[in-house]
Amino acid sequence: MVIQVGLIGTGYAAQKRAESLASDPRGQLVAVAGRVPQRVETFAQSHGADAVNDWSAILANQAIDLIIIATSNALHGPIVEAALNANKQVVVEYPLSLNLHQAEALVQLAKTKQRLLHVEHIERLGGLHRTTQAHLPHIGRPRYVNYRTINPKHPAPQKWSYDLSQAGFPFISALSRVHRLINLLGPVSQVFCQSRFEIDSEESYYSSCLCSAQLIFQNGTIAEITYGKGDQFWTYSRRMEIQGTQGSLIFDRDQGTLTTEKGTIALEVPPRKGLFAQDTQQVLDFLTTGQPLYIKPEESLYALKVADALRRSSESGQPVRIV
Ligand code: NAP
Ligand code: BLA
Repeated sequence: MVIQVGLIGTGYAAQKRAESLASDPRGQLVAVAGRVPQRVETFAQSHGADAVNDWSAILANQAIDLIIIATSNALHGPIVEAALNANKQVVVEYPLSLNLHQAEALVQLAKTKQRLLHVEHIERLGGLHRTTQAHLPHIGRPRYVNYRTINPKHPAPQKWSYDLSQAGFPFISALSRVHRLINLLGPVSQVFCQSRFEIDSEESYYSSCLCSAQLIFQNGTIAEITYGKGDQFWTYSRRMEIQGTQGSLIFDRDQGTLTTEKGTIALEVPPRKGLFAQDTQQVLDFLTTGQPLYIKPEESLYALKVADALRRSSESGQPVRIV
């Protein structure tokens, strides 16, 4: 059985999906949809697939079993809904939807339709997460987390990922940050968030954003997450620190340390590559053998609920309880 796949999007994630399918005989890329005819034509040709200019044509194709949605965030929810209603199996890059209520309805719809709804969270497969999971038991009870990603861009790009209406609130767009901590620390009881956007009134794009959040977990851990990108930053930073009752874990880019009463040891973090391929393989495993995937859509949905609470806190200036 070869699974016939339709791909929506032609960017980085879409390219990785197409490459992954090409190297696995269980899946075949049949058609690709994108907005720009020349771009989608070039992409489709290089992967031996048909090019279409409208994603609804992919859903209408009866020969296609699986839809992979790798386009900009604002389109995810509407396309997932249409794909499930067309009885397709569905893979979507995070976030599932920019609208929490729609996301909840989509998880329900997939159950009713008995279709796969897989929301990719490749950060779970990555070296930072696996190394953290392996060493978390060595630091006792986590008490404090500081997680910061800062990405300076000069000049700031005028692209979808710098546009609130296309990408969504930054912690929704960069849902991996919130989801990673929830997977490590469990459910959240309360959040607070402040954000700043530099935005020219003539444009819909911002040139920089800064989001600074505090999450209180039900287990008592206090986590601070900082996310910044654009032209008001000057030094790249990707750092996660976890202080526990028996030790600490600190990751700075791909260099980690574990400190306990026995001393400090270095931890190597494997590079961030091959993750879309692993995710795609697991989808094909599930569809061909029923082997469970590494994540359930409910986990992504819960992270979205917390990220949406961060958005509301940022808009109201008030802490928000998660109920
Ligand atoms: P990208 O390289 O910037 O590509 C943008 C994608 O969105 C293209 O597929 C593009 O396809 C489509 N698109 C639709 N409307 C657009 C618009 N108005 N402007 C620009 N592009 C538009 O982005 P990406 O990194 O592949 O991200 C795609 C999705 O994957 C996002 O949901 C992102 O959150 C998710 N994701 C990405 C990564 C990663 O490592 N890059 C990791 C995890 C999740 P057409 O122009 O052909 O329509
Ligand atoms: C996540 N990377 C993302 C996301 C976007 C990009 C839009 C989803 C939103 C987010 O979590 O922030 C976009 N990443 C980029 C772009 C570059 C980049 C444009 O590094 C430009 C170089 N993604 C890549 C590349 C790598 C990569 C080249 O495009 C690594 C070699 C990895 N991106 C990567 C991983 C994630 C991610 C592993 C998951 C998020 C995480 O680990 O926290």
